[in-house]
Amino acid sequence: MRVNKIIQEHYKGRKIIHIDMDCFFAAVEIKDKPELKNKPVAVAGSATERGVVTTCNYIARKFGVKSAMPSITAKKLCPNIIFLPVNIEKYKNISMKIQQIYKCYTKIIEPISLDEAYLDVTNSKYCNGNPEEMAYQMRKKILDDFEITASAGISSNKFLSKIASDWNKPNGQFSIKDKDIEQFVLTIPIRKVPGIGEKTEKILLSKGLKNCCDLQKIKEKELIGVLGKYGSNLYLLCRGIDSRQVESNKISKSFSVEDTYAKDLETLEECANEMKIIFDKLKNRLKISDDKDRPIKSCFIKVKYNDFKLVSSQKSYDKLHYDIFYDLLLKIYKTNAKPIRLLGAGIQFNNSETSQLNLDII
Ligand code: TTP
Ligand code: MG
Repeated sequence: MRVNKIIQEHYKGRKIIHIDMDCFFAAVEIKDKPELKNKPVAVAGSATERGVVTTCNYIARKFGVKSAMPSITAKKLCPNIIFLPVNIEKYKNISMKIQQIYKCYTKIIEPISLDEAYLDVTNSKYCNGNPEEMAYQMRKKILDDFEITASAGISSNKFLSKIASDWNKPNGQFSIKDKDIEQFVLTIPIRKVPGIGEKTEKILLSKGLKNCCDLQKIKEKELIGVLGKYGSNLYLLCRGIDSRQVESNKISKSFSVEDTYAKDLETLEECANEMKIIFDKLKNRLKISDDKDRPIKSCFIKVKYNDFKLVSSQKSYDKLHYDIFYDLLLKIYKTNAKPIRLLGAGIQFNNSETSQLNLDII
């Protein structure tokens, strides 16, 4: 079936904007310290997080500095770099105010993170219904009110709007019209497709599949054979077809807590002690959250080693019970006993069940 025909059938006329602040944490900090505007700036973790770059401005990026890089490496690449501490509360506050700007244009807003959101403006009457003009106005208002630049992407689906918001970044916007989708998707690298993470990328690259053009040559059955159910999604996505709705008030799929340590955890005993603390936090935060009555599907833990390698393990279990988390920790520790800088624990909810949860907390 031709792509245009599918689009006509699925979502002709939809107008979706993806909006993403440029170097968000750094931009907020520089707004408060304008003297740093023309200098390389990075926002790096506090002493307890031992200096990892959360983000940096575009001047620092020219030197190769990027998110998740240890500050020591950033300093080597850019000796004049200025590090500023993270102030999450400040970013949350501005993020909430920015969302108020979106609300003037539509009620259908799906925030993805503090600096990123999808907006469905299909039925918005503003700007004569012109989504490009709406995106422009929102970006201008964000700049006028907060001195932060934002980039936006506009198309009839989430996947392509997100790709488009990156196209003219920073401080730009880009639209992908339905008539151009077929041609546009061909060059999109596989890693940019929603659902393709590090593992799937490796599998596909090993088969010589680098971009959507390569993927389009593969039959749906074959993709399903390699990737299971996701294969049929991918068959559509690589053709630029994505019928996902913009979900306002999206229900979270999971609930978790994590701690980063000033000193690496070395022994199993240390890890188990910290895991108990994290478990108690998880239990207590869940009890007072809006999610407290939701049925649990599985429990998981997350471990980040001192070389920043991240591993996780999960088990299907419908109750919050410390032993499950300890067993998962033991399993990971036995596989690899390297020093640990971060531990996390969480639960995934069973969104299909409507029954009330009997929280059996031990
Ligand atoms: P991003 O939108 O990924 O990055 P950014 O806004 O800094 O830069 P860009 O101009 O490319 O959009 O993330 C938003 C914020 O989230 C970012 O300012 C800092 C934080 N963050 C982290 O704390 N750790 C990370 O690894 C990343 C990628 C982001
Ligand atoms: Mg951003």
